Amino acid sequence: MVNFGVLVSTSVLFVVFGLCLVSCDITDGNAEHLKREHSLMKPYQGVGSGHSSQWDFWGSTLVTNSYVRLTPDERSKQGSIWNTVPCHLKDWEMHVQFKIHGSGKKNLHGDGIALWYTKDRLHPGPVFGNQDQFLGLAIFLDTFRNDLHGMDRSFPFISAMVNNGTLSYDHGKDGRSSELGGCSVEIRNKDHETYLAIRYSKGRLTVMVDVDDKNEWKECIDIGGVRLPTGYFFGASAATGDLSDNHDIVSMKLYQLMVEHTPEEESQDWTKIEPSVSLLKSPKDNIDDPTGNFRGTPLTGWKVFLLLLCALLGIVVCAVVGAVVFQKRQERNKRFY
Ligand SMILES: [Ca+2]
Repeated sequence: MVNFGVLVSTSVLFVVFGLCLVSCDITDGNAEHLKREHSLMKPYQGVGSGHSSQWDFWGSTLVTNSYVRLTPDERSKQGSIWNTVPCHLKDWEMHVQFKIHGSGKKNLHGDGIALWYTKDRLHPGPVFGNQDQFLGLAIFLDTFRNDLHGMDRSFPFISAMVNNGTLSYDHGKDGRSSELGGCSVEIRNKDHETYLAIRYSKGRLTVMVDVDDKNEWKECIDIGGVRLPTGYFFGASAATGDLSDNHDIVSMKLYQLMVEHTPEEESQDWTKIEPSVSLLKSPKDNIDDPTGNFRGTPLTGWKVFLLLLCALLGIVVCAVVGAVVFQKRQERNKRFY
């Protein structure tokens, strides 16, 4: 029975190790790794003023002491805020605290917020207040359904798009033809704080939301094969049309993820990478088959945990069976004497 004890304690160790791996895999959030030059935080001192400013803003954007309002709850407004410092981190995670609120009742509000990691900054245009045919990554928090044929999903809808400068965002179809993945989330008029996290690491793009006041991240998008260069800019923009909302950014905090790369990866010029996604199918086909997005991505935290749990159960069963067989044999041996 000593063997059984050793086996159990070994497996418990494995599980504890596994749990650590899982928790380490989830949101970094480590204050040491916060990059202030890419973060926008209260009370937004120095935003938009002087040469040393790390954030510029445009349009209807209003900076107060407790939030940055990209648009007020008024028709036909556009605003944006942009980091002036290009980001040279290979692996990062951006945490955005936002607040979308207004007097518009159900479905009578719009249009939403877009979060950007792009080559160009401060280029107003038709995509949530920013230019179309952009180079880089966009995450859309689309609060208004434009496409009346797309009733299979509810709004607000969060989606991701990677563009090499050739694609257009189809506003009339809520960007469906170019989206890489997405999820429906209730994000308007919440009394509690609402957050979104974008993680880009080793070609994997993950978007998570924390909007239920439970202080936990829920996965919204997780796709592999995403290639983004370094040296792009972070930004946020919002627009209203015939319908409106207050689109507020409370904070944008960028964390560096400590990830090792192969010498081959390190020797590459990351600023020369063209934004792309190597999906097995075209992004459009992935709409009805969200699992298609997960192909070729590493195991997620809970999968690792499940595997370890199965392994532990297997070991325990083997140990019990082994112990019983051992005991039976001992008894049989006793009988022989
Ligand atoms: Ca829309």
